[in-house]
Amino acid sequence: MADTGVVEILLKRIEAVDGGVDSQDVATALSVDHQVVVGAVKSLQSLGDIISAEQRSSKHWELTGEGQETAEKGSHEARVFNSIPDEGLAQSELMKLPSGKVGFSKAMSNKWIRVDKGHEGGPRVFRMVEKIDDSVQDKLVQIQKGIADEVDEKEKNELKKRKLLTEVTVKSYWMTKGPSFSTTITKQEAELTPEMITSGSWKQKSFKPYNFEALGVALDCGHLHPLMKVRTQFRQIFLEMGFTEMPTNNFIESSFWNFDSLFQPQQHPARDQHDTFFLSDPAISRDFPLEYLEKVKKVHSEGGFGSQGYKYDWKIEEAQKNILRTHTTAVSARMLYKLAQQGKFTPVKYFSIDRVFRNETLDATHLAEFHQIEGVVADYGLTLGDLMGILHQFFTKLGITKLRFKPAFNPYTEPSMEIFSYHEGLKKWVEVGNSGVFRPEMLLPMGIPEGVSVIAWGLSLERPTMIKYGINNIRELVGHKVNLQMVYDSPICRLDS
Ligand code: FB9
Repeated sequence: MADTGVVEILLKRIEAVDGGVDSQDVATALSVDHQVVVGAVKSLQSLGDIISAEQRSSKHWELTGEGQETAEKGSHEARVFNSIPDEGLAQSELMKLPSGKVGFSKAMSNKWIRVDKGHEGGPRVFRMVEKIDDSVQDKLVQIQKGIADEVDEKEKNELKKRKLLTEVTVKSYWMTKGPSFSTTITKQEAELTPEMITSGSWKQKSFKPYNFEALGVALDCGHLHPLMKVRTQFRQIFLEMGFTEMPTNNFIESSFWNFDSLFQPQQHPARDQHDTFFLSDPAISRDFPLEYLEKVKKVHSEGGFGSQGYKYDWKIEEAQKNILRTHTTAVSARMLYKLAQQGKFTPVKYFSIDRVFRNETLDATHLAEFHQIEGVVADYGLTLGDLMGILHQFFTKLGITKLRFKPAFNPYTEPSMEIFSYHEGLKKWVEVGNSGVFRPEMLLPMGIPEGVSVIAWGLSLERPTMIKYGINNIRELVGHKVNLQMVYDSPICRLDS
């Protein structure tokens, strides 16, 4: 409750006048800060319609610090005039005076002083008049006394230009009696206690109305980054669709698992420096399943498994090179190889959501790394229709129902499809991911049985996050320039709405 003394005085003042009372006037009369009166206004407003208070703003003129000094000591030009003795004053001496530079030119334009440039010993300043009328000081004194109206607007603006006067906008409350006006305020209880109930004293009390709009107290605690909130939602979608999360805790990968195992040829442009980050130490991996590696080498260089291959001299040195993985599909490859090695094949549904790295041109929506979301389904006889069906099911859970598929190319899937969704806001189709059926040249060397097909799709975590949280520049979402308050304030994520 605000200062009850101020509240009572306020109510008595409002009762005493028929028109209204201004909060600034009350603050001046009580010699208290205006915010004290505002606190009393807010307190009364929280009790119901005791008073009506509407915010208004008024303007008034105030002297600046320099203005107050001028009102006290006279204008700079007057001080220059008064500093010149009958025998005159060397101009060089005059300019050293505190008001010299500012006052000299003004005193000259007022024709209060003159300069004798031919004087021996250098230019000398003399008075031109016996006495002066320091109107600047007079006007400021008038304004200081509260009779600003006698100074016309043009003169006030002139003084404002000289930074002697400033126009202050003051916000205040105009208060009048409300429908439930009373000068006696019964203190409203903020809570109903067991004592009140048992004693029955609640019957004589009035209670503060519940404020259902009140927000919870902001807890001083940790906060999840929006990317992590969205990742959790995507993880939930995959889990409820029966998918199992893949272990993706290796950002560093060999070129073998990232490219060769996916039947991506060693001369593919994506495998060179301008698209991929290569490690210098450790520069290479050596630990590969040799029998499998030989099959991969053969399918690249000679073909096999029904494929003519790429017919180039496949080199292990290229496959050994360590890189920052460019896609989580490298993990999918490891998982599918492991699945094939378990002997009896069992259908699986895998997913992953983790960081991948590409040495690409940066722009407002692309950095050298992003989080890839990937879904993989392996079973007998899966077709493109199954892929389209599972994509519809997956994206429907994101609130995306209108999908279109466009033929595309990936080195490791055939056929491949880009996935598009109709964006109601932008009124256009936007790309929301990529997908395809892993090639036999990838699956058969692993030992995945004939007849088993593996469908997969991918998208990024950043794009949906930026859309959901209304972020246009990726640097506002990730990186050293991120405003942590955005992280603290970011609301929970609901992907389906
Ligand atoms: O995420 C993308 N767009 C997107 C996704 C969701 C979304 O949600 C809306 C709120 C509801 C909005 C937009 N894209 C893929 C499309 C574009 O953003 C594209 O410009 C950027 N792409 C990334 C790669 O760019 C270097 C997004 C990223 C991407 C692309 C392809 C894959 C994964 C991520 C893949 C794959 C794949 C294919 C076949 C088999 C296995 C994996």
